[in-house]
Formats: sequence, C-alpha cells, structure tokens
Amino acid sequence: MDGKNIKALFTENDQSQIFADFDALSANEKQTLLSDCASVDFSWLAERIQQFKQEENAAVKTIEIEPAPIVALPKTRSELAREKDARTVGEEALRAGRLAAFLVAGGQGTRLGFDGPKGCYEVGPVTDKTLFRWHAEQILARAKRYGATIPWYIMTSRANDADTRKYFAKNDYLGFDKEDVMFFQQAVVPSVDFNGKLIRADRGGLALNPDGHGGSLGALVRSGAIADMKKRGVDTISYFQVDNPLVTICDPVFIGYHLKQHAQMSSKILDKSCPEEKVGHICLQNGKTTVIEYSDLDEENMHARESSGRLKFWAGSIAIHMLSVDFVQSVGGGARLPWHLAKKKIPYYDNGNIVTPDQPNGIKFETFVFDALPLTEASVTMEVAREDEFAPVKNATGVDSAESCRQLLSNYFGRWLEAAGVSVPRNENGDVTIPIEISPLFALDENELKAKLPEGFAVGEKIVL
Ligand code: UD2
Repeated sequence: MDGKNIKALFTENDQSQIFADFDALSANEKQTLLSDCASVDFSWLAERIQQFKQEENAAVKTIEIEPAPIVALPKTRSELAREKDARTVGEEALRAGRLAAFLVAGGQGTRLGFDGPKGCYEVGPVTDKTLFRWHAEQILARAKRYGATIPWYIMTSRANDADTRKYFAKNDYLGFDKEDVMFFQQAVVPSVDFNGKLIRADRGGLALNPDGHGGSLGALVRSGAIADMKKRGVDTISYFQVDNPLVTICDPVFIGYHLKQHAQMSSKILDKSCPEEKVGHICLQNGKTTVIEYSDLDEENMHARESSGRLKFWAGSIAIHMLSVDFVQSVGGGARLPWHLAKKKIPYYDNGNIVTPDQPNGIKFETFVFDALPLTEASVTMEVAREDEFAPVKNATGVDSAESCRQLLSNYFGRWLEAAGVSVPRNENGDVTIPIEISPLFALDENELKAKLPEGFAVGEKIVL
C-alpha cells in the first residue's frame, strides 16, 4: 500500500491525528511511520476498542472456579517413588534428545528501569553473571549430563532483538554452538489512548507493544522454530521466563510427569506467600485447567480459605511450563489467544517532544501463554518449593529485585554446601551472610556439588565455584 492509501485508510478510520505533522517529517521518518501504519489491522483494533468499552462497563463478579488437582511436593514413600519414576522417564527423554529450551525474552522490562534486554541484567551474587548466562550455563550443563544437545530458542521483540543478538555474538553464544541457538521476534500490536486513538511514539513511529508471551506460540510456528525442532527429533519444550535464574530448565521430574500423563501443556506452581502475591492462580474453570492472573481474580476467591485455614487458591503459577511440540503447532498455527487489556503509562510524541506520562494514559493489548491451558486435553500441575525455583528480578529495588534475587541464590547454594557438610554463616532470619555463587557448569545440583567439593573446603568471605 502506498503512503496516500495508508493516509486515506487512517482518515476513514478516524485516526488522521497520526498524520497531523506528516509534511514536516524527514523522508526516513515518513517511511518508518508509514511502515508502522501499514501494519495496523483496523478490524482487530475495532474489536479491541469494543472489548475495552465492554470491560469498563462490566460489573465485578465472583469468578466460578475450583482448585485444580496438583502433584504436591513428595512426602510419603509412594509419592517419593512416583517422583523417582517421573525422573527416570524425564532422563530418558533428555538422553534421547527430545527436549528444547525455550526462553521468552520479548518483554519491555519497564519496572526494572534497565536500558537493554533484561537478560543482560547482572545478578551473580559474586560475579557479574547475567540472567542470559545463568540460563545458558544450566542448559549446557544439563545437555552434557545427558550426552545430548538441547537447542535453545529465544523469543525477542522489536525493541530488544538487535541488542540480544549482539550480546550473544559478542559473548561467543555463551558457550553454545551458534547453530543451536535460534532467535526470533514476536509480533507487535498498536497501543491506543482511552478514546481509542492510536498514539505516536516518536516522529517516525507508532506506539506499538509486543503482543504478550501468548504471541510466542504463533511466533514459534511462523519463525520455523517448530519445524527446526521436528527436524531435530525434539517433541517437548521447556518454557521459561528471562527473569528467574533459579528456574530448573528441562527439569527431568517435570518432563517425566508431563510425558507420563501425555499432557500437551503443564505448569509448575508454588504455595503463594500471601493472597495478593503477584502470580497467576491455577484452578479449574468449566472443568478445564486455567490460570487466572492475579489482577483478574476477584477478592472473594483471592481470600477464600479451606476449613484448615489454608488459602483455597494457594497454587501460584510461576510461568514455568512444559509444552508438546504438536500442541504448539496446532495452537500457534491457529487463532490467537484471548486479548488482555492493561491501562499503562505510554510515552508519546507531542509537538517535538517525547512525553512520559506519570499516570496511565492508554491501553496495551497482550495475549498470555497460559490461556492455552484450557485448550489442552491433559495437563499436569506440579508443585515446587519456592526456595528451589523462584528468585525473579522484576523491580529495581525491594521485593523481587536484583538484591533479593542475589540473596535467594546465596541461600540456595548455601543449602547445597550445608548438605555437603560445610558450615555456612547465617543471620537470625536464616539468610546466608556471605555471597555464594555456584555455576551450573561446576555443579547442577546438591549431589554433584557433594561429589566435586574438595576435601577440607573452607568458607571465606565469599564463595565462587
Ligand atoms: C508473570 C505472570 C505471573 C507470574 C509471574 C512469575 C503474566 C501475565 N503473569 O508476571 O502470573 O507467573 O510472571 O514471575 O505472565 N514477555 C515476552 N513478551 C511479551 C511480554 C512478556 O517475551 O510481550 C516475557 C518477558 O520477557 C518475561 C516474561 O514474559 O520473560 C514475563 O513477563 P512479565 O514480566 O510481564 O510478567 P509478570 O512478571 O507480570
């Protein structure tokens, strides 16, 4: 479509404000703005604006949900035997090269206030190890343990794709063979103001945002990643987020439960720390496994308790999934997942300036990967211990910050050392008081550490292994 037609289309759809200063733009700015404008799907946009109006006027009501069945942390002998069995199945799949690691790293990371891909954020308790490197070392160590290749697929977005690729190239692909790491971009969709008007992000562009991690299913298919997996004999995908260095990628136990159940998509959950914790809620809705995001759960369900006093919806989703390749192909190749609307502060271009609002001024549209769960025929929900699996970096300070993440990592490795008979200093809260960092390439778990730890290992002011 040429510029004239695009402008006419925008006028027809009551969006001519985007072209108010068009004549004053440089040739390059005109071209990039027109290219953004050409990507706008007006029938999609009309549906979203309609959805916004409906949601604004909808009365708040209690959602009809029930707790979901959960594979709880094993305690009894039979539960431990079941876990061992699952581990065996998972390990066989790993040895057979059936697994891929899949990282969603297309988010904007606005809360962290870090200028760059979030994966480049440094979170080593002792060294400057980045989130990307933690993940890379773990995948490489697990692949080595099982004598197989685990290819790594990384979803980026328009804003961070080039920087992500540059970081990997500059750092020798973090130890991977170049052909075993594949990057692809997720799609973007336009944001609008509260009147449904498209927004200019700068002189030469529209305000566009990544289409949410739900967009990963379509992007896996469109990019050829699924085809590449099939060529390699991969049939199971270990899905994880960039912000959590404690995630167990390609966890044999989780793989085992998922495969034994012939599940299409499975999830790890933990016991929520409080009713308001910012994690999704795994539950059953109309008999189907579903995640209701914390921001969408009504007060009644959020605070409901069992007669034992335990939260009825205690199971918090930490966005760690196992997916079957065939399931991704069928969902990702078909219709998109439902759209979620969020009121956000969207920087906008105004009269030569980029204005950063201090109040929400518009709506971003996103899809969530967990909305694929109700489409499954079988799904496993597995409980994990918070201290073993969850140390997210979301905020610049306080809860879920780099500082809290480093402490949780030191505590985690401190427990491994203690299990190996080393005495580790702790304060009255139980926190380890020295920074401890153990590379997955040195030890992938407690048992490997025990086997490798030199005799008479002494604790100093910090530990790096
Ligand atoms: C997510 C979950 C929440 C809980 C929590 C655990 C959602 C909506 N909520 O909350 O239930 O499990 O994580 O830490 O997911 N991303 C993309 N493209 C996008 C948007 C996000 O790749 O368009 C990636 C992003 O880079 C990150 C992950 O998805 O790796 C999570 O994104 P987030 O930080 O927006 O999710 P959060 O923390 O609100």
